[in-house]
Amino acid sequence: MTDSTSNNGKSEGWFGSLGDKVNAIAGGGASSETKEDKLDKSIDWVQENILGQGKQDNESATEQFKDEQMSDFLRREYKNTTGSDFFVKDK
Ligand SMILES: [Ca+2]
Ligand SMILES: [Ca+2]
Repeated sequence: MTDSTSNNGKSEGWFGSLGDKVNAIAGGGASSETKEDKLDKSIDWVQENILGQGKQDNESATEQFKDEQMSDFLRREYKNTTGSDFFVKDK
């Protein structure tokens, strides 16, 4: 009766898996999560358990970039405040 939207989600199967691959190349996905350092993982933990942003074990490249930005920021702030390097090494 009204206009059909039956096309929606039709190509999600192959596009979804292609998207995952592109994501991994761009630095996202579950395999990249394992490359994050302890501080990035702490940020993920806070995002998941305190901010309630859901599972952080398979993020997009954009989200992982944000994790990295946040950990870099924390490291800079820590060094500015204490004058010494953060106790968790950057990867
Ligand atoms: Ca995250
Ligand atoms: Ca992450």
